[in-house]
Amino acid sequence: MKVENGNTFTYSIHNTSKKPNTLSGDCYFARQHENYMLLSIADGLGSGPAARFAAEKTVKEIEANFDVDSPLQLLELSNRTLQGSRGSVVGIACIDWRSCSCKYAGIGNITCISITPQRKKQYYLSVPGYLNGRSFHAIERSFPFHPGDTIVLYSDGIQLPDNWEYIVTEPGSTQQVLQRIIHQMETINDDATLIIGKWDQTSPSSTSF
Ligand SMILES: [Mn+2]
Repeated sequence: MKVENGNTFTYSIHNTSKKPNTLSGDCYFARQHENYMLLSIADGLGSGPAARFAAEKTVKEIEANFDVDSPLQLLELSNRTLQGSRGSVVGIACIDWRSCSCKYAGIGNITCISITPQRKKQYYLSVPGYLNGRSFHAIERSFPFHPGDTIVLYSDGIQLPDNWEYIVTEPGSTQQVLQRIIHQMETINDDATLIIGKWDQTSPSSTSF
């Protein structure tokens, strides 16, 4: 996907369910806006249809409010739709190429990390808890995110291999990176979602006058 000046943002997603041939209780939404990239994961509490229902409601609300570039505001909007549901943990990242930054807000067990090509890591905070329509407290924080940087977002069904930071900074597409991580990670018996997103730095093409 084109961002600007030949830069591209690409992402790959791994989403599986605990039991084969059943719907995952993890849902995700990822889409590129003109000014930013939105990446999100919702993990419905428990498993089975009730978990799926809550997670799906959450990501559908994020999708419906795709023009909102505030993860915290998106959490608040999603929360309203979850009244009476089982509840869901949620993590939302917004990478903005106007300001070269990544905003993140999360509640519950969703992990978000950004990493530079030099393997400088930034962990984003998810507050404890979950959304179920009641009032909640969460925070939104913003950190620098530049061309060449990678974002890693995942639910608690994923355990990254010890050498993950070397895998994600090796050359290759986000799909190749995702496959390498899946191949090397230990399997957890849970619904699982992993998103790898990268702001690719392409060398400027030569221009002749
Ligand atoms: Mn889970």
